[in-house]
Amino acid sequence: DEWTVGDAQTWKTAIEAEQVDKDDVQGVANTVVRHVTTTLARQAGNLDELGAYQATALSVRDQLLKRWNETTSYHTKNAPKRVYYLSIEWLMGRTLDNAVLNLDMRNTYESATQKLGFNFEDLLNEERDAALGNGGLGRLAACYIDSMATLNLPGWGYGLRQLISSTGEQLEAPDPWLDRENPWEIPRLDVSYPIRFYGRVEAIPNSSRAIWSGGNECLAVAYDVPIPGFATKNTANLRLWAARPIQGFDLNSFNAGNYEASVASSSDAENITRVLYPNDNMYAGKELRLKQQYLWCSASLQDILRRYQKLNLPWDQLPDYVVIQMNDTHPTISIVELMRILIDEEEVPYDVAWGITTKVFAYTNHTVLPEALEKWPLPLFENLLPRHLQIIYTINMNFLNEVAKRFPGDMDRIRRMSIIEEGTPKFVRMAHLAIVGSFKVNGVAALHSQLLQSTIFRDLKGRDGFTNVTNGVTPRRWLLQCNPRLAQLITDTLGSEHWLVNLKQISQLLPMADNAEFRHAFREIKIENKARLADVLHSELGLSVDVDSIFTCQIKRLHEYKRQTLNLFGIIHRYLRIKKATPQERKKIAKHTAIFAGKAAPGYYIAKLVIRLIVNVAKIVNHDPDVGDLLRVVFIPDYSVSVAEVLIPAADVSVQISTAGTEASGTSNMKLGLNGALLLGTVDGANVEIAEDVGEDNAFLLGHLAADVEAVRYSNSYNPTSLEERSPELAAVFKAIEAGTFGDGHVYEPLLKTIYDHDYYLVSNDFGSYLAAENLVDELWADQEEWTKKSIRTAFAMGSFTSDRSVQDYADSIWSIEPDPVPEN
Ligand code: B1N
Repeated sequence: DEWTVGDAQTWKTAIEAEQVDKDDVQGVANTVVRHVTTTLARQAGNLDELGAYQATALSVRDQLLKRWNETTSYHTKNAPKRVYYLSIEWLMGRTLDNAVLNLDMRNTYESATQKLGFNFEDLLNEERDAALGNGGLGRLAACYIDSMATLNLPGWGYGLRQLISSTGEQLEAPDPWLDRENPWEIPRLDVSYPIRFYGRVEAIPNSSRAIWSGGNECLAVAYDVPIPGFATKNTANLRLWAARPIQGFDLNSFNAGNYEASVASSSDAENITRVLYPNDNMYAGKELRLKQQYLWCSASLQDILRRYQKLNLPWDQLPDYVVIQMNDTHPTISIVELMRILIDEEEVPYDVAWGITTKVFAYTNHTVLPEALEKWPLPLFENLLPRHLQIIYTINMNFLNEVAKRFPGDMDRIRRMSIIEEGTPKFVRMAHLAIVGSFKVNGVAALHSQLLQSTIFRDLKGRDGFTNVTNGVTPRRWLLQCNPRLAQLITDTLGSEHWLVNLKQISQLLPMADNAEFRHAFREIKIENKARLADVLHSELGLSVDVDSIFTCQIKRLHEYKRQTLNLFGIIHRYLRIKKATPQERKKIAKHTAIFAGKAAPGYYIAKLVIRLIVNVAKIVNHDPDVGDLLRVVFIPDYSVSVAEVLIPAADVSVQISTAGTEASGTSNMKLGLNGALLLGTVDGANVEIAEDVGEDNAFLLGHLAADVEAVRYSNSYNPTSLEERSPELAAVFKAIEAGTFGDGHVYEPLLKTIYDHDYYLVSNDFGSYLAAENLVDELWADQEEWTKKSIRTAFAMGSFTSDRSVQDYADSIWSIEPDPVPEN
């Protein structure tokens, strides 16, 4: 190709000299040591594990960046249609282990660091999680970008570079994960865009254009995180934006001696991206959040359009080169931002701009919970983004005119469908805007996508625009990396590791459920994983657990709809049963270790009470001599991706007990299933499809069905019966709590009251069914061969729940994009 700078041969020789063969242990050691002595300016003699981790990470980063560069220049040359995945959360976890596995250099790095005097596992533990997310939504984005790279799909992710991630529930301490240097991000100080807030709008007569000026301006600066595909050269990019002041500081104030003022505007700007909002399935309605959303969306759009403009094509071909997937409504303002740029800055006529825009955007909905739906108070919105509100009014007027034509005189329908909610104040309904501005809308599991169309978005779109893409998880992180021995068993038995990029292949192993030798090997691995978890619990929490007990795992954000309560009250029920059991009866009681992990939003009072009760029940149960080894309760603090990687391979039972119709999909159900945990769950979210694939004989389903929830809920509120009548077992549990068995009974009053009164989430109505399902679990556990059969049938029936399948579904049915693999030299 044409070489534009300097001597081509000198460049190429230099680039080749930097190449390290993937099996070259000495070559890898050389690169690590070079970073020790130069980048870190340390000496071999006094290098600690943190330093060794940093040098190793920098060496791996070099490998990633070479591939990143090749991918970028290849795609720049080919100019394929690309997908841009906009997510306000990216729950990436650690990178080092994942990167060396994807590069197929894990053994080489392990040997090289060994030779330099370090244990690779210990170095891995030096890394801090990148926790730019709260729960399933943020982790889904991380799995999807892994799959995009692995499938060689041209695509980038866009997000925000928050400095402080979600708060922990016990300490209330923010997690400043960036207080150490982060080797996985590349600052691109040359890639920055101006972002305006507030200001005024001047109409341009006889046009749909306007001039938006004044207000405050800051810059969005890019930080790039390379995302390696598995066993491919393709490396995707995650571009995160950080807010910076337009000028470093105010020189006039400085010269006038006002030093505070001279730096104030600088820290004001930087505050915009400082924190990650700690909510999950909950809308906060804060101006700072809207600022974050706009900064992220405007910068991403400017970046995408700048790339497109290099192609020198007319605007109406934009949808042939660009598709933007919105991860929930958080990036919905980008629809309006594209309209604004096209109309005001590029002078594209309104209707043409709308035609282009509605071919570029697609929207994924992740929740039907009303308290999670974003709707901005109109005055707040108008003040911050006055020009965008004008454009929204026009979009809404055109949309409602169409509705009025189809349903003449149906004012009630118009009121329901409008992007603006009437009232004082009015609100901007972001989900409505997202649907009207998108060519496709999808839910994240079959049941959820059905419910979207039959309930909350019933009025909004003909069936064509709606579709389903069931979530998935990456088998690289959630099996190969977290459960290497099971991965090895699968590879050995199948005779190849191709299943890692074609997960359907593991279904070939289903008959192994009937092979006693295989069952033995499979069970040994589970026990080893349980022992590894037991070691961590012992060293970190001083807790002893029995690896022969049933490990039940409910690992997810704390939320009333997820019903950690059902699990907890079941534990108390079990405790009361143990307390009054005769020695004969005790022998029949299965040993349980109930494991919870998850955070509560700092302002979510009831969720925090649930944690408090779990922790206090654990204190009593774990120290009661009457209990012996029959029951342990564990609440793991500071839940994170890294903690999940230890928990998930050790689980026997996957607890997924949300009220039917409330959990859009769930993804821990997929990770746990893939690692052989049996599903104990309601008929909700992706549990439905999981149960279908593993077979209902191999799962424990419970609770009311989604179709019946509304009627039961209605009856709980309007024809109330006593708790005793709804569930005598639960009434007994409440009595024990109120009697102070687990500390001050009255503290839990507000929590218990939600169930005494309306029991919106049907805890009392499903309690009996939950206990019955647990009894079946215990019965099955007594027959370890049968249990292992079902565990094997579960794991190897999970082939559909890979994010590769999900992303391929998006590529085929929504994005219309093709793989564009970088040639292997
Ligand atoms: O998204 C996951 C699903 O598997 C879960 O079922 C679903 O609950 C989760 C506002 C959310 N839905 N909505 C959110 C997160 C943050 C926020 O500020 C809403 N998270 C989900 C992946 O599809």
